[in-house]
Amino acid sequence: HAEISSVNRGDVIVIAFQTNWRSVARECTETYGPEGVGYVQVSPPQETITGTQWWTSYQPVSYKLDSKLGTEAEFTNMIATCKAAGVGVIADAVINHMAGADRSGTGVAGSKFDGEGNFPAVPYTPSDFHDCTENIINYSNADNVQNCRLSGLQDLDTGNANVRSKIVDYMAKLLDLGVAGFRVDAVKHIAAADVAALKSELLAKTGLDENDFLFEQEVIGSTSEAKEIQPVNYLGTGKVSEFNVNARLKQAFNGDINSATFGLSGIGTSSSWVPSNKAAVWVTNWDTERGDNALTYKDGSRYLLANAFLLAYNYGQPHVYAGYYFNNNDAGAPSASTTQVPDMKCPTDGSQTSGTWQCTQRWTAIRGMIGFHNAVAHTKVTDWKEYGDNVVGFGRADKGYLAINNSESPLEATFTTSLPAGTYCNVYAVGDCSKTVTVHRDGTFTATVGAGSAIAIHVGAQPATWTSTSL
Ligand code: AAO
Repeated sequence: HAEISSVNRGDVIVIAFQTNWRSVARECTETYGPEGVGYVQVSPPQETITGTQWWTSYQPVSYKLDSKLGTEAEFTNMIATCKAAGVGVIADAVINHMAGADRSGTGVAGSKFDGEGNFPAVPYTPSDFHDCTENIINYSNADNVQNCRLSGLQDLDTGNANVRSKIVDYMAKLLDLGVAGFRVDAVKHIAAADVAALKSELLAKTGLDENDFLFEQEVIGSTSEAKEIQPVNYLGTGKVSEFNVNARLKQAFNGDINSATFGLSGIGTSSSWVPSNKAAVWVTNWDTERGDNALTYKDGSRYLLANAFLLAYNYGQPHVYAGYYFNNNDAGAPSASTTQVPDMKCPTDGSQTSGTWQCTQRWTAIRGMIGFHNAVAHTKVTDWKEYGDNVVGFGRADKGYLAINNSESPLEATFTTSLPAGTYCNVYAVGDCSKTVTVHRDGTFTATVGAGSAIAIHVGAQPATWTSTSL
């Protein structure tokens, strides 16, 4: 593993949506580790309702680590394999609710449950749930959002000490098994005071410090909603999702990336956004991929360019999303049965056939940009300049430079960088350093950026020192 440990590892998170534990373990060894991914965020590991749809993952039946994605033994093995490859596993913790009130029967691991608040395998009884049995209808009312049911899901009373202790036991067990942290689901539906209590009880139980693991909270901010449910209320307990990023990236790349109002230069600059060191960001996640507020694989080159931008820029902790191609929003992972998701197979032909995996972590430009992100860590954005309609270039001090052409025609230009003179691999275009650009002593290079393409160069990828792990 000498090669692997020499990689400049950083904070990039790959979201391995609906990927089973065996496949995540394999990717840790084959791709995430070698390319310098810091963490892999996996789908919820606890027992859920059965069903082919992906969203069964978000309907817990018990906290047994036995799900469509694998057994506890496979989960534990994945953590060890990923750790050996230098990659931390982040578990998606569904703690706001249990299964829908419209469901009852037996979960994936055989635990009984019903729509009346009975989950004997935890155990939870009806008194562990909020009294409100209506679905959330009014996001301008915090009480409605936090005490009623999100999409009909039975809403746990996290103000109740018994409920908190069950959740804390579950999260403590995951930490004990070696997870590097959590993505906490539906946090705006849990009162900020309850999240704070949960977290401090978790720290007390495990004896860990709050910097020992990631705590990323899903809170979709919206100025039209109640003030108690906004991201700002949760900054004290950890990182918070910033969904303005995916929305802005879509506006920018679907229009002019240099637009004063909707362009890339506005990303993260507003004081109403989550501060950079607390922000969890992505071009898309599984929810936005099925909605209207993000670019997805269906957007072709704009999707790839937006991912490159996010990995090259210095706002927030970037996530690279890896799911599967689909036509139906409910469709589960390729060949999923009601109780199991089979091993992930990565297409080698670049096709986007519905029912096949995306394997974004294997795309050349993504691998290259993860290397770029790690190489430019702790530098500022420099040399920002528009080189034409829908063309922008910027650097990260003397470590890297990205030129993005989001227009429909190629553009030749002389780009000004702060890089040392030399020849650099274009890591956006190729994975073998077969395409290079030469930076002159004055920091400039002259090159043609293809339509809907980019040139990405950094000090970690030069022909002289190039190895396959540089990219
Ligand atoms: C399924 C079935 C339901 C059935 C239920 C129970 O689909 O018909 O009733 O089972 O049997 C996922 C699926 C659900 C699924 C659920 C359970 O998406 O369809 O229900 O599993 O199986 C809100 C929450 C946010 C949540 C999001 C989906 O705040 O936490 O809804 N995301 C997470 C997960 C998600 C999961 C759950 C939570 C549940 O990532 O995959 O659900 O565990 C506004 C609000 C947001 C709100 C959205 C959507 O957002 O602000 O808080 O998210 O609306 O309702 C602009 C605005 C923004 C707005 C957005 C809407 O960006 O600025 O404010 O547009 O697109």
